[in-house]
Amino acid sequence: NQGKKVEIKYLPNISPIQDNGEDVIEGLSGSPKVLPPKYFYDRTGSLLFEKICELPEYYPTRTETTILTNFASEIASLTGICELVELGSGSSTKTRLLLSAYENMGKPWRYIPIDVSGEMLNRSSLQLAKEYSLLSILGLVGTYEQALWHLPPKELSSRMVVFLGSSLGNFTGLECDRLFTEIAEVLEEGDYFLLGVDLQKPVSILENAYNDSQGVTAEFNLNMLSHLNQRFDGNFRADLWTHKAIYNQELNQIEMYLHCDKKHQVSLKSLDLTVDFSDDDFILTEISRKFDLTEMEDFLQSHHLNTIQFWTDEKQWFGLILAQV
Ligand code: AVI
Repeated sequence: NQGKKVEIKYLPNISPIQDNGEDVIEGLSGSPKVLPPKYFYDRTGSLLFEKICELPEYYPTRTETTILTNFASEIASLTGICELVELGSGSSTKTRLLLSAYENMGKPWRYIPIDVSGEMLNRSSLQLAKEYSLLSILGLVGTYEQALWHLPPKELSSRMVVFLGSSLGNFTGLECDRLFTEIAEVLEEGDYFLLGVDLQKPVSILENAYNDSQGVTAEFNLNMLSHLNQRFDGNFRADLWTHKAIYNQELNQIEMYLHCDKKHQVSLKSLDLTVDFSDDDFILTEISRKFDLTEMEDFLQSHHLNTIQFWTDEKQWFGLILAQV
């Protein structure tokens, strides 16, 4: 019975995205000006991100997929059957590789994807339930933090939190620290954490990945302005801004900026906000940190998440770490 296999739960007292815009007001009033990367992901932005993942220059998705293709069954045999809690909705090829490895163990089991978009979660859960006959799905709609605190009791003896795609790279050090602390707290002894991280590599490869020749990443970055216009009744003009992505070698992070090409004023009416931009102004829209595997293992360990094994690709561009509480 398909109806019994999929349940989607909206977590209490939260709107799917906190959109009172306080973070925009704060970000555009400070110096340097920043905007939170969550504003990339309206419908257009999500589609553009899917396009980015297929770009020849954007190696992370492809590389992580190769690692999972090679090692998903090894991961499953190391952990044994367990329920998977995925941070970020899993409709992608990568998640399917992992799901197939656990499904192949031949026992009923459960997948708990977490996402802020109820619509996406619903769609992908129904599709996955059709493909995996032993799987039941409980989708949690909310932020990672909220969902982690609302996890239901385990149905199997162990559980694994999965965080792929190096989405961790878009978190500041402090945010990583908070997330790992929470993960370690909600997991029980013997449970697992599977983490995908993008690794440090030559600057030219990194900068090309975020300055692709087809201009899709530029479109993705600029789309944030249209999204803000729609959401907060604004008048940003995308033609007055240029996409820039540079690698900061001291901080080991890609920094994505919108650079203002001409002095002008922007207002976001529903936020009651007016901002003056000069012709060399910029807004930091995203950081994408690139990690060192050994340092990451130490950082995990300092949160009681002990590495059991890690896997990488032949160029060592991307890493997958399996840790245990
Ligand atoms: C979602 N995140 C892991 C991507 C990254 O590579 O940091 C977002 C992205 N920004 C530009 N291209 C891709």
